[in-house]
Amino acid sequence: MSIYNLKELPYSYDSLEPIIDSSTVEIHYDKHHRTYLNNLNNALVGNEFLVAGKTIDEVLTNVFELPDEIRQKVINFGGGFANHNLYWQILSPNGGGIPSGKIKKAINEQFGDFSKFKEAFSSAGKTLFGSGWAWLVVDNDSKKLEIIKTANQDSPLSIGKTPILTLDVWEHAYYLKYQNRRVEYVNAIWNLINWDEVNNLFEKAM
Ligand code: MN3
Repeated sequence: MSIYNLKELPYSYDSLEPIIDSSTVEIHYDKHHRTYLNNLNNALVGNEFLVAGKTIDEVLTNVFELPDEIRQKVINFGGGFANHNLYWQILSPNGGGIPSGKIKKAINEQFGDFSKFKEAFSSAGKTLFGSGWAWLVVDNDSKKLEIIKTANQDSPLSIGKTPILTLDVWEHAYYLKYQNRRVEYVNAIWNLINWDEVNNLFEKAM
C-alpha cells in the first residue's frame, strides 16, 4: 500500500484549454506529478515510521529533522508531490478575474494594488533561472505576504512559509504549447487562477 496517494484532478485534462493544452495537463499530472509521488513512496520504504500519520506538507515543514540519507529525496520527490498538489488546486477552468475577500485586502496592503502584485509575481516567474517555482506565501512569523522563488522542487514550507499561490515554471509545464515563450505562459496563467481557493488557503494560513 502506498504511503501517499495522488488526488484526482478536480477538472478534466482539456478543461484548461486554451491556456494550458490537454496534452500538457495529462503528461504533467499523470506522468510528472505521479512520478514524484512514486519516487517519494519508494524512498520511504523501510522508513514509514518517519512520516506515519503526517501529511506531506507536515513532513516538508520539518524536513530538516529527517535522517541525512533520506532528507534530500524527500525534498526532491516530496516537494515535487506537494508543489504540484497546490498547483492543480489553485487552477480552475472558471478561474481568472481579480481576488476578493481577505486576500484582496492583504494584497493591496502589501503590494499597493492588484496590478502591482501581478507584475511582481509575473516577474518572479519570468526571471527565475532554470527550473523552479514562483510563490505567493504567508511568512509564518510575520504573517505578511511575500513573493518568493524556489529552485528545483524546494518547498516554501521548509523555510517557514505557507504557500497560497504558485506557478510551475519548469519547462514541462508549458513547453508543448509555448516552447521557449515562458513569458506568454506566465501572462496567460492569470486567466486560470482560482481566487476563492487562494483566499481559503490565505485564511487558513492566518
Ligand atoms: Mn511541474
